[in-house]
Amino acid sequence: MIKLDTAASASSPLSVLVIYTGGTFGMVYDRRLETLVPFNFEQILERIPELARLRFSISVLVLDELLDSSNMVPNNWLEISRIIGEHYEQYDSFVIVHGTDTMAYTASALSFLFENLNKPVILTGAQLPIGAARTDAVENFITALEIAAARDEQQRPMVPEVAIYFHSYLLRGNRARKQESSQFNAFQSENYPYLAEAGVTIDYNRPYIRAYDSTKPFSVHETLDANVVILKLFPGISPSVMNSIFSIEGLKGVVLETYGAGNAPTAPWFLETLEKATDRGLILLNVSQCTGGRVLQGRYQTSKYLNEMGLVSGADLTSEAAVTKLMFLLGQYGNDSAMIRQKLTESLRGELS
Ligand code: ASN
Repeated sequence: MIKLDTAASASSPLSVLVIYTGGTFGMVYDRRLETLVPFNFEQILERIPELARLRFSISVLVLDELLDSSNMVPNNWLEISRIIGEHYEQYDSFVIVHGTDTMAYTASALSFLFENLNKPVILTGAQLPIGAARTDAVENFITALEIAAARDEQQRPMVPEVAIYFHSYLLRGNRARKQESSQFNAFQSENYPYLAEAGVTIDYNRPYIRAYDSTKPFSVHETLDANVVILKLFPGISPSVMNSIFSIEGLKGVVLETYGAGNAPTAPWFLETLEKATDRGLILLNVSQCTGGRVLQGRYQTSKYLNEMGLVSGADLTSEAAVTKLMFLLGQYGNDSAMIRQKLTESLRGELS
C-alpha cells in the first residue's frame, strides 16, 4: 500500500483508497524497448504533483498483475470487490483506475456484487497514457478523486454508488458503455442522465444519484456464474450458428441482442431454437442492439413471438449490464430459473427503468 503525501495526509478526516488495475492510464513510453510499458504507480506524485494539494488523504493499492482491461475476467471483478469489502470500513471512498475497454463491464459487475453500497466507488482511466503530453489521465484522475471525496451538506457522500468518471461526465456504472475509441469522450449512458458534469465547478445531478441509506448493512457477494453468452443477431444468421451456440455444454443463459425495440426473425426454425432452449431451462434475455431506447416485447409481431417463447425482456439494459446481471443472478440463485427471470425484470441497482 502506498500512502501519498497530500495536504491532508497527516490527520485527514477523509480518506480515499485508489485501486490501480492497469489500462492505458499508467503507460509510459520506454525508449529502450520502443513500446508502452506500465509505469511505477509509486511515482504518481511526480507525474501529477497537483495531487499533493488535495485536502483528503489518498492511499494506493496496486494489483499484483496489471491488466489491459481486455484481459479482465470475472475473477478480476471478484478480486476488486473483495479488496473493497476488506477496506470498506477503513476508507470513505474508492477510486478504481481501470482500462477503458471493459470498464463498463467491471462497473456493472461491481454494482451487482455490492449489496447496500453506501460509499462512492468511482472508476476512471484514460484514452492517452499518463506519459503522453496531451494525456487525459490527469484531469480524469483528479476529478474522479474529488467526486469520490465530495460530501453533501450533512457530510454524507455525494455519490454513494458505482460510477464512471470520464471526460467531464460522471455516469452510473451499470448504465455506461464505451462508445468511442479515438476521441476523449469514451463513455456515454444513453438511457440514463449523467450523475455529474465537471466544468469550473462539479455540478451534481442530484435527483438521479442513488440516495444515501445507512440503515442496511453493506456486504459483498462472492459468486458469479460465467456460463453465459451474448449472441448478436444479424440478417443471415443460420440455423447451424444458432444450434451450435445453444448446444454449448453447461450454458445457462443467453443475452440475445435483437433489433430495434427487441425484434427478431419470425422464421419457424429460429423460434423453435429459442423455444427448445427455454424448455431446457436456459434463460434468454432480450436486449436491443440500439444504444438508446428500450425493448418493448410484443409491440411488433416480430417480438410478440419472443414473449411466447419465454424470453425475458431486458427493457433498457445495456449488454454490459445484462451479461453481468445474468452472471450475478445465476451465481446467486443457481437453478431457480423462476427467481432469476423475476429478478432480471427488476431494477436491482438502478440498471434499468
Ligand atoms: N486497451 C486499454 C485497456 O482497456 C484501453 C484504454 O485503457 N484506453 O486497458
